[in-house]
Amino acid sequence: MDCDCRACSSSSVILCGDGTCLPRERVCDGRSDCSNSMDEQNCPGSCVDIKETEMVRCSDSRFYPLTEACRGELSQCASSCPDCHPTAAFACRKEHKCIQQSMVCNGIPDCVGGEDERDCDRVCDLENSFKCARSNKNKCIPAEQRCDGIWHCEDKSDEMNCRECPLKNTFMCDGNCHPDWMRCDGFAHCADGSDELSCTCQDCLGSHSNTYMCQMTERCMRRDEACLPYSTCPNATAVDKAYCARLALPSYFFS
Ligand SMILES: [Ca+2]
Ligand SMILES: [Ca+2]
Ligand SMILES: [Ca+2]
Repeated sequence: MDCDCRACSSSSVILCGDGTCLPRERVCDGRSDCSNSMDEQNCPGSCVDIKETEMVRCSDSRFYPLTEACRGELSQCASSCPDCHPTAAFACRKEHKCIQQSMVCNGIPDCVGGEDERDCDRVCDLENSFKCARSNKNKCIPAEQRCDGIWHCEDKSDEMNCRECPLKNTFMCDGNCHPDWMRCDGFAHCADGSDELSCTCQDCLGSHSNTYMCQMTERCMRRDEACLPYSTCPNATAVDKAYCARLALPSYFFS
């Protein structure tokens, strides 16, 4: 898709600042296709005061914030990271791949050669370990991984019924511990949705992909939930409403 200005000048493509050509329908779709996110600037649901974010290009050829891409959750980014997140992900060393901690010792080899299924016979002494409530393999984890905001158990039981979340960069709601990056990611992790309120642009768009920042309220939404089909932003503004109206009429968007 690399090309120069002339080759890129048609009604169906635009030129990114980095010299790549981009189909028009990928402009303002909430996902960065240009390395500098130029295609997502000045769009409804975006905002101006975002710091430069380190981005990683994943196998779907889109760019994702490094912190989001390398936690082992996005399969399209599993093999795209220079390094896996040090605590949230497990690194399959041979193939240079990041997988979720909950995939470790779950009885299924997720790394080539089954690196993630070695050393899984931790003794479940209750002093120093926690036993996942439901697990294929009677998985036990070190006590310090209980209530640390990262799901080590497939059933998430290690982050439930926590009295407190002792680590900074974690928050609690409904008795569960969550890492900070679950704030303002557009998914309500607290029953009252409070983790998606009081969001800044940086929280919402600077750390997550495919999110929509409501224009006047400090509310972060998933792009695909921002219009159902009318704007779901509280006190939706004309900009929020126009965004949804255009989605409903795709041909209008670029006319
Ligand atoms: Ca596994
Ligand atoms: Ca944990
Ligand atoms: Ca959330």
